Amino acid sequence: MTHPATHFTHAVTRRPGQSVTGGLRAVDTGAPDLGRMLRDHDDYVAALRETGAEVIVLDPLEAFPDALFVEDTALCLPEGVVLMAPGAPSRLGEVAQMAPTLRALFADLRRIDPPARIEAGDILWTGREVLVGRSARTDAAGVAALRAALADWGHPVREVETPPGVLHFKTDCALIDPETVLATRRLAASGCFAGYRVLFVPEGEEAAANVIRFNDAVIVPAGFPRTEDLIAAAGLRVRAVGNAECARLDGGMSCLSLRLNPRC
Ligand code: CIR
Repeated sequence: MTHPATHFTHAVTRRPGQSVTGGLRAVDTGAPDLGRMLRDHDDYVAALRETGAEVIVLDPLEAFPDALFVEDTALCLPEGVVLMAPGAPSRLGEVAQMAPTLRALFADLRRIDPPARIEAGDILWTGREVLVGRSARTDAAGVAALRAALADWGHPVREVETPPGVLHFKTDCALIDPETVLATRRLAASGCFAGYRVLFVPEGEEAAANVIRFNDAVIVPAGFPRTEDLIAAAGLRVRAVGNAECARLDGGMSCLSLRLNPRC
């Protein structure tokens, strides 16, 4: 069965530019290799297209090293879009760069303004509710602004915790279907997924939690065989994409796209 939280006609991505070597990172493991990152990005776009979706690939933005992580700029729902107010000051300007693309696809665009802070990497829409993780990037004012922005679309917002040291809520979880999430034990420990079926990421493969269910596929970072087996055992097609370079910047499969069903 298809559901707009897991099935999409379109995706928006942005290619990394030379400046990506200056992207934000919690721990410096060396500058990412742009050539390898571009090859992985091409493969990521191919993986999205293999499912039949139309994928918009935007040009690099050299002024914004983290702009390839488009997910953080907007929350796309069936009714329309909410533009975010990223908590990382260097990323605030990415939103205005993304807005025209989304304006062409959706009639209803709403905006959260600073000083509220919210990045969509902290938001998981499960179909029945919108979970928002408070984090170093998303604060109480951001959550309150999102709740207000979504009220008349009828999406309940539930505040949850992104654990300390975890960049975004979705760094550690993903929606597999409207009843099922993939999550690390450290994230699920708060009880935030009560009422959902939880597939626990195998110990030692926590970096594989950030996958995306995209149409008939679950797109996973390459190199985590036990997580692949777990998802395949749930009856889903697994498609692995290299993520070694984006991982140096704390980025993963969800960060690299906005997934949407346009409504104009
Ligand atoms: C950042 O720190 O903002 C980027 N280097 C990584 C953003 C990853 N985005 C995401 O998890 N949604």
